[in-house]
Amino acid sequence: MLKLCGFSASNYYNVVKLAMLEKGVAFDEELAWIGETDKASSPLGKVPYLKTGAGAMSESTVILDYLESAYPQHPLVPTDPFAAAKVRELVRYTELHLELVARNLYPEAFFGGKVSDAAKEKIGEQLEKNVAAFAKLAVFSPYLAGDTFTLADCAGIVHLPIVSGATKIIYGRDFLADLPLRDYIKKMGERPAVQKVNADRKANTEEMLKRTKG
Ligand SMILES: N[C@@H](CCC(=O)N[C@@H](CS)C(=O)NCC(=O)O)C(=O)O
Repeated sequence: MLKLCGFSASNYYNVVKLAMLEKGVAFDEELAWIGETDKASSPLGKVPYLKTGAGAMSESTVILDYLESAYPQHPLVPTDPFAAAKVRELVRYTELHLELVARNLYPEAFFGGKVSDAAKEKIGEQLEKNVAAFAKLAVFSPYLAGDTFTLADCAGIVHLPIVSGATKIIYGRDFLADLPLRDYIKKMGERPAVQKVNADRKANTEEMLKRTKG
């Protein structure tokens, strides 16, 4: 049985968890907080990592690709090579150009820390540019890549609200306001897999906050 390791408050963990639930792949979850991960499975100590019968692997997009090839049922990447590339392009933009840039704001936005004004200015400029580029690629009709639910949605449903929330808190303005994000997230929230990921995230976030306080 596959074991997805990490914790449900983690957005990268949730992208993979959502893909596994949507695909109907059977798996167990193994709770591993930061600092308590299995370094043999994830040498950088990051979550998620996946334990399989053949061994373990880390890095969410690597895991997603593995799942697509090992479990072709309910595909989340189109068979047409060009359409598949467009889905992966959206996943990359969402993670690398939006989430990873916005992540620099999280210490102040979500964890009571402080980000310098100089850093905020630089991050803001970068995000502005990257959001405009992402807006050119994202289709939202009704799914991120078009008429089919794909890996782009797994990444988008999890990461985009966090990027939007972080910019609202730090800059007093939602950098994703021009995208139809609210309607999209509402529609995606009708999916049982999305509901499960969100419910688990809320419960695990409370646990995480208790741990850091206690
Ligand atoms: N590139 C990694 C990013 C994963 C990641 O940054 N996970 C966070 C939790 S959301 C983490 O493990 N942070 C701890 C660390 O970076 O040491 C992936 O796609 O899996």
